[in-house]
Amino acid sequence: MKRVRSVCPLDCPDTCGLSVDIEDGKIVRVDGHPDHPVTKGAICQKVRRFPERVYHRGRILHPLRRKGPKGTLEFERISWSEAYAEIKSQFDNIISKYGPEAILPYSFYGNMGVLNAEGMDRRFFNRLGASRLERTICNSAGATGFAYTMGANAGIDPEDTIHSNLILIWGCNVISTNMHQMLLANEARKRGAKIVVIDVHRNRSAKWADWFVQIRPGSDAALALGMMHVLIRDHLVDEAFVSEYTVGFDALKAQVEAYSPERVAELTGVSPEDIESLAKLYGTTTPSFIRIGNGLQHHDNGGMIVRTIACLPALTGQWGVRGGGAIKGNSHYAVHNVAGVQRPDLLPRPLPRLVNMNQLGDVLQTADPPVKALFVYNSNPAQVAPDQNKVRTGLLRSDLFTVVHDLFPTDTCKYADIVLPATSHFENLDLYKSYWHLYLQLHKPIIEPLGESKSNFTLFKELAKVMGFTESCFDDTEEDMIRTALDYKRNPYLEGVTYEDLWEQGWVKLNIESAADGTSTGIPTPTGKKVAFYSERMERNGLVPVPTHVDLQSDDSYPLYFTTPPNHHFLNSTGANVASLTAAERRPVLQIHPIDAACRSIDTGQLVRIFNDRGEIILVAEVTTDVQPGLVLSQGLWWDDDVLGYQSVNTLTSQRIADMGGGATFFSTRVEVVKAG
Ligand SMILES: Nc1nc2c(c(=O)[nH]1)N[C@H]1C(S)=C(S)[C@@H](COP(=O)(O)OP(=O)(O)OC[C@H]3O[C@@H](n4cnc5c(=O)[nH]c(N)nc54)[C@H](O)[C@@H]3O)O[C@H]1N2
Ligand SMILES: Nc1nc2c(c(=O)[nH]1)N[C@H]1C(S)=C(S)[C@@H](COP(=O)(O)OP(=O)(O)OC[C@H]3O[C@@H](n4cnc5c(=O)[nH]c(N)nc54)[C@H](O)[C@@H]3O)O[C@H]1N2
Ligand code: SF4
Ligand SMILES: [Mo]
Repeated sequence: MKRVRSVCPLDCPDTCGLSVDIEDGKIVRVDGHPDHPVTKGAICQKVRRFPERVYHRGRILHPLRRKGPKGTLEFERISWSEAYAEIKSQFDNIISKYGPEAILPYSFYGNMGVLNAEGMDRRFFNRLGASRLERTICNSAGATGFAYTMGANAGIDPEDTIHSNLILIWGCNVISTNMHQMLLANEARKRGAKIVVIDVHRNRSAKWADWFVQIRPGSDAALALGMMHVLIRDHLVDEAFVSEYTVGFDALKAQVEAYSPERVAELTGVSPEDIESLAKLYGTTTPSFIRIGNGLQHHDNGGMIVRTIACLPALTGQWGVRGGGAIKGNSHYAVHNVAGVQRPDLLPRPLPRLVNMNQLGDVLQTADPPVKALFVYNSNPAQVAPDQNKVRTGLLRSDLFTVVHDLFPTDTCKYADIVLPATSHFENLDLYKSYWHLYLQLHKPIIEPLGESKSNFTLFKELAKVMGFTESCFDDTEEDMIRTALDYKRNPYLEGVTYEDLWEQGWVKLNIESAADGTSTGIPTPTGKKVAFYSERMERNGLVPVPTHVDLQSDDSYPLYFTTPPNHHFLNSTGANVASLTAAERRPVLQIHPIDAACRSIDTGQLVRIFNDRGEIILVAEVTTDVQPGLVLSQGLWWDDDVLGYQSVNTLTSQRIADMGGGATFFSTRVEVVKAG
């Protein structure tokens, strides 16, 4: 038996260091690496179960070609060379008739490794001249909003949050989605810190918090404006900080006039007394820290919500105090040499069209030139993309050639012409960054590839050769690409981070202390920039330049909001085929408030039909005061086999895009619920 180091590859802020036991070449146990400076040996159940996932009997082990109709899982085994030949012949044919833009890659972060998520694949599709995918399904509205206020996607070092005296967890279910932020907050709590959760429902984190503030969906900007109203009215503003490090205070002051606690109470459902107390607590506690989640930005107005909340720490001068400030995301610190890795110079001119991944359903049916080939990897769009009926109608098109590269026969594979077996990350060399903590990690392969599976890196490298691409970048090894990624003088935080140190030590902290503009006690705005209460950049882009509340769009007349956040044991739809994890979640349910249930004669345990103009789904009702009246909620992205009627939550969500960054609006959905017949 040997014990080796690994990294968690999932799309989770924590990017844990792992310690893995291997016996006879097989993984027998996965645990947290006790020496990892942030994750310190603690990991979640999802990843503890990785042995079950890696050796799952459903794992795809060789290439497959569709035998039955689309929508079924009837395949026959083929060789890699047959699969490559088929892809080449289809691509050549499509390119000659419609041009390369008729080919669309569809990927996200099923594996977060730099090489396997956004490395050789990008080179391949750039060189091919395929349509360019805007990868906006996750955090782009909020990231854009945060950057309008702060200049970059940079917050504080999470390790400093043990020094916070007040922690606001805002639209973020940390216990499930960022467990080490919860553990760090517990450290702070032992020293006397208070924890407040602001959410639309009493999630796991709300039950752990000292104070749960329940808010109406999409109204968080109003709450932040109400808090700023009180802070300015009661002189709880740090005037020295505001005058030195911000622009537009007068415009902000004028704007918040209109957001009295009484008016904000009407917009948010939070009482005027609670708004006053929250503002005063925030204005009188230092250091105070805000963890801004992704939940509150999956709305029509998600960008503006985050842009507005991001003004709070500057107003009370929390940046620059150890443990004070905010984190929305920290990807700014770990920016690598993206151009060197992805090679946008290989793109044809004029540049191929951009396709927003949230609109896959429409794109598959109405794009011009049409999408004739879809190449899916690191993603499961049949489950995760909004407006599922449209997505699946598109995927069923007989004239669409679809390739899916995955470890498992996902619901997307049902629509594939060719299915390719992917390695798990345990089988690959890769570089991992976190979008929360500040360590880079190198992952060495710790087991042999299972069956005939290939990594994304190898797949696209080989496919480039098959397509006849002769550029030398397609000869690069994994090590070459990692060295290229790290070679980026423009990012001072990468200074001194070397391949050799990563290889030896497994992880290396970004060089954060020596950077002029972002030390852990500094203000994370790019040098020379100020925190923008008034944003000229927003004005130029046609947006309201001051923080403001905007009502959610109501595209239909359905009475209930429908929120579908992640559950505890799956990672998006990853893990929803692992028996111990589905058993832990039991089954997908619809949470509904007693008031809404009573007027529909719905009891716990009954089947309910949830519907809107986009379709309908069936779930089991759970009547509970954990949700507020007017809102129904279902957690987790389940696979077809586990939902009655084989229709899951994204049947009801919309392809509408958010106010900023082309973001998704999953949680602005409206529905009606009735007892199922
Ligand atoms: N266990 C687990 N962990 C995960 C994931 C997973 O699927 N499962 N997914 C990973 C990924 S890709 C991401 S992006 C993150 C997401 O993790 P988070 O950033 O925590 O975001 P969500 O869990 O989507 O939503 C957080 C909370 O926001 C609430 N919410 C919804 N609308 C509003 C609103 O208008 N205002 C407020 N205040 N709250 C609202 C939801 O009810 C939910 O409780 O988690 C990552 N980690
Ligand atoms: N209703 C609703 N919808 C949502 C959300 C929500 O909260 N509610 N959350 C949204 C968010 S925040 C996100 S980030 C997206 C996530 O959407 P996706 O990124 O599509 O997430 P997953 O469902 O985890 O699918 C990842 C797939 O990649 C595969 N995979 C893993 N490693 C590899 C690899 O190395 N190579 C290849 N080829 N495949 C691999 C996995 O097996 C899995 O099938 O979903 C979004 N959809
Ligand atoms: S999913 Fe998140 S918490 Fe779980 S092991 Fe991976 S990084 Fe850590
Ligand atoms: Mo996400």
